[in-house]
Amino acid sequence: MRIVVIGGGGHAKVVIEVLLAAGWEVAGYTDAGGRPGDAFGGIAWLGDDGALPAIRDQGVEHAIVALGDNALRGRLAERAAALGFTLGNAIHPSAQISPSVTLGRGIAVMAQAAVNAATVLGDNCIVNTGATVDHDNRIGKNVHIAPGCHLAGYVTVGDGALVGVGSVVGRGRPLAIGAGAVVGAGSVVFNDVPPQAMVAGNPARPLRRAGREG
Ligand code: JB3
Repeated sequence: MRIVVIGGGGHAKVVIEVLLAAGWEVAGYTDAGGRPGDAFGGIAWLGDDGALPAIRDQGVEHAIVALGDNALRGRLAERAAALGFTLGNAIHPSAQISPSVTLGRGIAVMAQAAVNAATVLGDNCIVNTGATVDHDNRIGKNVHIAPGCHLAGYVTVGDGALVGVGSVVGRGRPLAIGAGAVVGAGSVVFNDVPPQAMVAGNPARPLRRAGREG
């Protein structure tokens, strides 16, 4: 199946290689900052996002948004779906995903990641390199679980939240990270995190009060 990658930066490089390893035919990538002749791993720049309708008309049915910015990834995914693309999933062959996991669309699960029983991964979420998401998690739309994170059982992560590199989350019973929250790299989270809050440290403490943007 042919897929176009939306985005051409560092995250897109990883997603392109995951797609190729998983057997996708990558038609190319779109990026506002590219130039004719640009390519990565033999995958050509096709233009900015204005090229997407023509790419769809040429028979490329799938797309995936490969940008780390959670809000932007979600917006571009909606735009791609509106153009008639089906959002494809980039799942690295070395990732271990339980057969009872429910997968959304536009998802990226990188090398050596693991997703365990009865977990739900929302549209456009990223389970990055070597991260583990254990049983009965609810991972929302446009969430980024950064490399090396470890989420215990019964963790809920709200839409658009970021769990920073190497964080440990959970206490063996329900724990919620709110929508739009940010968990700083290397944090240890044992208590609920309110929506839009920013926490960091071991144990994780507030850096920004809940409910304030920016
Ligand atoms: O943490 C890890 C392992 N990876 C990070 C990832 C999750 O997020 C990575 O280190 C970066 O922090 C980030 O990767 P990303 O999103 O690829 O960032 P960057 O390398 O800065 O590239 C962003 C690319 O997106 C640039 O080439 C921009 O030109 C392009 N871009 C920005 N807006 C866009 C748009 N491309 C398209 N197609 N459409 C846009 O609207």
